Amino acid sequence: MAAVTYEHIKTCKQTGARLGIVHTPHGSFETPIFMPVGTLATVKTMSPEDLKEMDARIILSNTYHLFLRPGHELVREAGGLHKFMNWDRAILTDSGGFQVFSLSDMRKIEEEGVHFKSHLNGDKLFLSPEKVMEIENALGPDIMMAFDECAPFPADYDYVKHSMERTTRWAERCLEAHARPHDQALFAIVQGGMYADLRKQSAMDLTSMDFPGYAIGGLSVGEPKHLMYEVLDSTMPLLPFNKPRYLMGVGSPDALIEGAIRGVDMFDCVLPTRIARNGTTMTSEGRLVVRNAKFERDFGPLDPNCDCYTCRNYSRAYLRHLIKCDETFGLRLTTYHNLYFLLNLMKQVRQAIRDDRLGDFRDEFFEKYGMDQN
Ligand code: PRF
Ligand code: ZN
Repeated sequence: MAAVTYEHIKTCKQTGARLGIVHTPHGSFETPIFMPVGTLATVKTMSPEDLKEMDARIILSNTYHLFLRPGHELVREAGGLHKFMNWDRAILTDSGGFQVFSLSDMRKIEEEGVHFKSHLNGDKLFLSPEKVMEIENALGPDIMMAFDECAPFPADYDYVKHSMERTTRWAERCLEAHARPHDQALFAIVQGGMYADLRKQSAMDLTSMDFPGYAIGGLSVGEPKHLMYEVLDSTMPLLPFNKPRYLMGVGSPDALIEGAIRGVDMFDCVLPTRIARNGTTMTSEGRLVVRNAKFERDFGPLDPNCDCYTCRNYSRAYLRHLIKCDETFGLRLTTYHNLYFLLNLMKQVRQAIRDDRLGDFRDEFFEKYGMDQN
């Protein structure tokens, strides 16, 4: 039995979106789902109790960051990531295949792996499929991502083709090196940029290797949204029906709904937590920058339609005051609200699938929320 399995519940008659349950060694969760990001073994400013209170079921953490600090051997010694950070629900770790390209200096990609310099102290480091498996096996998440290369946008056809083919060879090496398939599920990552035929090749080659789940990488890298949706339209139908599908690094409300409509089950993004820390919030009526002067004497809640801890207890005027004074409690309160907002949005998406009305829900939501740029 695979460590992680997908149970299909139903398909929305109006849109084709999937309602399902993913079972992991650390509990089950309904999909489509949003995964808060805890890069350094913490979702910035949130305690595990906060996350449980808002009903987060799975969080994401990062191989690249934990490899640099505190090191995977230390996390292994602590008894694994779950124990180290006191989180007993599911964890997924990204492989570094994105971070090594977006954060590190002086990277050099070879068939064997990637040489790069730490963005912290300039140390010379090396990651390969085998090394990433060693790290992820030591961290011990329920779901671990294969080591891939996320091509930039724009990138020419030949570059993306070679990068996608190497990602496939690396996926095979990951499968070979993975030491704990009984309790950790290794997901492969489909690449291929914005080229439909490369996406198809990637999906065909990876699905023939029979991974327990599949991700779509290389999207939300600066391309216009309609392009991302076109790639999803052509790629999602090529993935196995009975396994989870994860769209990496996507978390704006409109993209979550459009992704779900195209058959995505899992999403993650730093967006809600990152924008919260500079005082930007997502509300039922669109983005609201609570720092703005116009909220100085606004003693109403951040979002009158939200029943989260922040909205039940604090005013826009108070949040604005805290954020302007760089008080850490302000960051906690806006982060709490933004995560709650997205988790709650996905709950509504799942209910709309159950009721065969996700298309109507999308229209109603966009009517009020508008569109985010990212
Ligand atoms: N690969 C990996 N992680 C990722 C991505 C990817 O392509 C993306 C792309 N948006 C986000 N995170 N390994
Ligand atoms: Zn709220």
